[in-house]
Amino acid sequence: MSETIQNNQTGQTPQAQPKRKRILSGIQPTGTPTLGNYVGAVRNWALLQNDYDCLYMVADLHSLTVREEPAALRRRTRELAALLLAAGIDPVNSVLFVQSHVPAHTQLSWVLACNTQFGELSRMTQFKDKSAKHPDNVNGGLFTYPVLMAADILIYNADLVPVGQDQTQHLEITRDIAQRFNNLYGPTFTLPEGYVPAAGAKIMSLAEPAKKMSKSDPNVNSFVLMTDDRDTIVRKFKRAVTDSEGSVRFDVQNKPGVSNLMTIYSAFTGKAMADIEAEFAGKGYGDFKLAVAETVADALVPIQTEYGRILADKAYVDGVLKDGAARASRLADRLVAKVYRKVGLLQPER
Ligand code: ATP
Ligand code: LTN
Repeated sequence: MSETIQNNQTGQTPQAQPKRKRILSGIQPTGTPTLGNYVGAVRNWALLQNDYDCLYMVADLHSLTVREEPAALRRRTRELAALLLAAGIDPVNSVLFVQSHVPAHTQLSWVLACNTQFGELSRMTQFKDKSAKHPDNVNGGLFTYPVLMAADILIYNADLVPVGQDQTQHLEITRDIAQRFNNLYGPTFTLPEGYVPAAGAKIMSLAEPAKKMSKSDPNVNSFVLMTDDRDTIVRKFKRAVTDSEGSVRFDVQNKPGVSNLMTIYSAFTGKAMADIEAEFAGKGYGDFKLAVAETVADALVPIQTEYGRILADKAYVDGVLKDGAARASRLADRLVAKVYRKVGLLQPER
């Protein structure tokens, strides 16, 4: 088949020439996605579909780096796929799949691990953060996490990777691994670029605004989930940590809580910080928090309605994932065969 992504339903490649650039991104089924996941990544996934060939993945293998209850992991994987569909991922034009359904990712990962240095993996801040968070389970997978992520991206020769700011270090190591491999074995991998949104690349915790908002945070008041209803959203924003100054002003250093709320408001309204300051001049934090909450709820409620509808049709979701895995595998298997040949693995008789 051609290099472009084939649509199984029509049997045609959906895009006209010239060849469109390719996007790959992933999200872990470690919990229900938060506002941070939505603004930093998922929202852009839907927007970019019109201009790029997109592959979007539920990174279930990555989520095994923290201990997961097996039944919950299975349930969350399907739920996350349904939520991505509800957020506008079009399974005909884009490829939506589950990472473990495409074994080529782990096959490439081993070869890349053998071309990645212990020292460079030791410098990854996510490894350091997660090791500190789970000192009882600092496993090998947590350490080699970025190698699997590099495989996810390089296996499709992705040009662009839409992620939040916390993933930029992983993209840098992906480029380093690709570059090193290309130098050693000849041109093989495209060097990917990050696509990090201007507003909302890092949404902070509502409870501790020095920390990023994270779906695996044990404090439920620290995040807004994409599935939270309007009342919950309003309640969580009302409780958000601010300061005692009482004025809506963007100053990340001295007013991290208020600045985070302004970032969220700006990400949903497109308004500049100066305009937000003017809008709430002379008003208290109560009015401001309510406006942020209502804006977020207005954006999320339609997605939630769609989510309920899609999730009720399990067979549809599973069918999308089966089709996605088949389409992704066609591309990924070819790349793995090429890499295995290049590094000198004897090809089996076919
Ligand atoms: P975990 O809590 O399990 O570490 P996570 O919430 O960080 O997970 P991931 O599945 O690792 O979520 O990330 C999915 C995408 O969402 C990534 O592109 C990541 O950069 C982005 N993202 C995660 N948290 C935020 C945030 N607070 N602000 C902006 N983008 C975010
Ligand atoms: N490490 C990512 C999730 C992820 C990913 C990827 C993102 C796994 N594989 C490939 C982009 C491309 C995270 O958000 N923690």
